[in-house]
Amino acid sequence: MNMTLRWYGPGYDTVTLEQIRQIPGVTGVVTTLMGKQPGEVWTKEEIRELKSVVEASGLEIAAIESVNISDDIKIGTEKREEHIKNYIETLDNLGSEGINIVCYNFMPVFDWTRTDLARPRKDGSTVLAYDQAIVDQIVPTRMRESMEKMCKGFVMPGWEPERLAKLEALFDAYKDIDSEKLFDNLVYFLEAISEVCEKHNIKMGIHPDDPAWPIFGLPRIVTNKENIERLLKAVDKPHNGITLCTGSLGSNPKNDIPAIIKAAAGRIPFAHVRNLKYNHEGDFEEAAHLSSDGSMDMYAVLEALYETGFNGIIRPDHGRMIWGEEAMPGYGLYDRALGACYLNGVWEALEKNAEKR
Ligand code: DNO
Repeated sequence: MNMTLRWYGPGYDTVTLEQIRQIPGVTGVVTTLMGKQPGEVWTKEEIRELKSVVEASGLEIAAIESVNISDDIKIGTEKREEHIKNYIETLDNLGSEGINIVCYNFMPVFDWTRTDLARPRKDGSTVLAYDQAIVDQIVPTRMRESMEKMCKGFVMPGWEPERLAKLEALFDAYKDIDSEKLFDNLVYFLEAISEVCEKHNIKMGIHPDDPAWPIFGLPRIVTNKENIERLLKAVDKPHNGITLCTGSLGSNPKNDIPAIIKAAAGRIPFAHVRNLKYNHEGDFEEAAHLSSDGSMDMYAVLEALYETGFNGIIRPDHGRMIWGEEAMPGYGLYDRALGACYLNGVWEALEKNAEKR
């Protein structure tokens, strides 16, 4: 297991590589080229530049999160072939630079969704939260202003200004796409990139939909054990894996995360491990990583990863905003650093217990 932290790159992140380097047990970052639009090629030069910035700090690029998939690929428009060709070229360039874990998602329009990026908690911190009752009252095409306000000037992945500017057109483009069509387009994409993934041993980890149910009438297809198993079987090749995100799958309390880990064993190159707290149906908020702070059994999650021989990368996920830090919501330094230490501690205990057996 390799513990990492997400880092958004120069100019986008308030957290520095030097700070990340000082979190004990963290050896790498998960990063991206933030300015890239989905469908564009990432050149070798751009990748090398990013790599040299990271490596100069003593860290390594452990994975890319994300090389985003264009809506043309998700919808299957006539631009799809060109975008897939560019995606293959990007993977070839990443693979040639020794980067071979890539996270992506296939969520229409929004990527992850929250209704509050700074909900106050009793401990004085703020966290990201979701309330279905609020979502039910929103006219999605008119969300731009409120989403921009919540971002407080930060460019949030999945909520990029370019995306928010064209919400109406995007909703229109998806009007004939149901979950089966979306699934077929995902399978088409995964087949098309097989060869380049095989060439460089690239593992693609699809990020589950967050929250794990359809919202705004848009289909969502990576939400539970059944549809994950279906996807892994549909393209039964090593490159087709999942990013096991406990917070996203865990947004639905019916999802048994250890059971999902067991079902996807061997096909999990990357894990996002975080806790959340269920308030009432459809309302949850994020929590500190340790089990006692939220509703999830984090020990059981790590135990399932350990026992299924997980040897990929882990990162702590969204943290609380604590100690007066001002950072991108969910992605400050302090609580994620606490999360990394906690996860590493549990992992050490799992390893030592196994040695004793
Ligand atoms: C949110 C993230 C997602 C994730 C993408 C992967 O904080 O977990 O934006 O990076 O869905 O493509």
